[in-house]
Amino acid sequence: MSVSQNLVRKDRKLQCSQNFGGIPKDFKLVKDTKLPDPFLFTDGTQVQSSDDWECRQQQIKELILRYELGYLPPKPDSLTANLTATTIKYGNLTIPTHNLNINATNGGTTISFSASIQYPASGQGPYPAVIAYGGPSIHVPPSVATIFLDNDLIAQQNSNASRGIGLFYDLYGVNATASAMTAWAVSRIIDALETMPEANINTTRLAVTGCSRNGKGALVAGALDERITLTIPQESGSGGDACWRLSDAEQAAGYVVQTSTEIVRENVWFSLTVDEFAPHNTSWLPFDHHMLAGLIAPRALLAIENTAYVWLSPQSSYGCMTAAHKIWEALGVPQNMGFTQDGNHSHCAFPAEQQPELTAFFERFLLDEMVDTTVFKTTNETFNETEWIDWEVPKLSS
Ligand code: MCU
Repeated sequence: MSVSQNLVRKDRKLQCSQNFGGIPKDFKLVKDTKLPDPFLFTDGTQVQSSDDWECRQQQIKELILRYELGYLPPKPDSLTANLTATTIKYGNLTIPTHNLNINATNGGTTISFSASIQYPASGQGPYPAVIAYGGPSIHVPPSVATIFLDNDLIAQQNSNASRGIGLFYDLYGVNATASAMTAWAVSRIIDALETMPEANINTTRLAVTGCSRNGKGALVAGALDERITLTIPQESGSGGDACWRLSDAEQAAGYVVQTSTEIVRENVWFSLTVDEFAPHNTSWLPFDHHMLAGLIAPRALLAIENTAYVWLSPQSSYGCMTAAHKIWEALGVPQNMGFTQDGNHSHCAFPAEQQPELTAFFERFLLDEMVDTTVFKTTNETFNETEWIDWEVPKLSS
């Protein structure tokens, strides 16, 4: 690329990020009963290149924060961190571990929290790591560190009465628009690790995971923080890798599934603005969750699902991720996004049948091994593409 082309590119990126990708001030919502076109800017022009896609991602991110997740405030005024050696008890076992202790100060208020790091038993580091909301319920390879974050402490998620409760709101105030999923502190953990060579973590090889409500959170974390290389939402269902419109349709077809109307009243994962689109007005949202997932592209995403629980809206997840996959196809990296949906197991009990694809994603994206990560499978769901997708998949130039 020539110097002048490079300058044009940089300039465009800067403009995009300053302008939320150029969303006009008088932006108006338009009803769209199908899954919205991820490749269409709000001014009606088409995404044609991977640079355009980055710009469109700025728009999508802004729209999702505005209408669904609430905004993440800027970094706190100061952030300090240290590492202490400690132990944890599992039954009779005492296991050595480390605490990453973080202090964040903003406007005169300081909060402190810790995440515990379980390092690999061998090897030298810097180690790749998986940050797990609430601890992992998938197998983490032995050469990868696990960082356990008690995200409930940062933003509580017990019920609808949890809004504004948690360390995040102590720091930024109870009226911060950020929903619990926006507030969970993955970005602050990465900020801390980036300044701590002694933590011996390779911050260019980070994954994030969580199951169920924490799976929704893992998807959001991967979507909002570009430093995450691999995102692994497990059984996130409605509000995660399912699409609002498809869940509404699943419900209309007689299945008892979770919809946006229910979710915004059940808990605080989303901001109150979602209420505007309930009940069942989700066709006015200028995005759906295929586009939330698309904020991750071209980085790696493996969405793990379970058909055993109708409430999770399994058909919607399959359809939604089928639509999302087209974004990675357009970018020429279809193998960076995988979907695996199995049945016959309890919620969050990861089955052996899905282990090969999980191993492949860890090997390829955290351990730099050249393995094949192509996977898109379900045991019994279907999706009628022509009913839901009326856009073409462009071949984006680089
Ligand atoms: C799958 O995630 C949620 C689900 O959205 C809720 O409706 C239900 O109450 O809890 C699930 C969960 O987090 O289970 C642990």
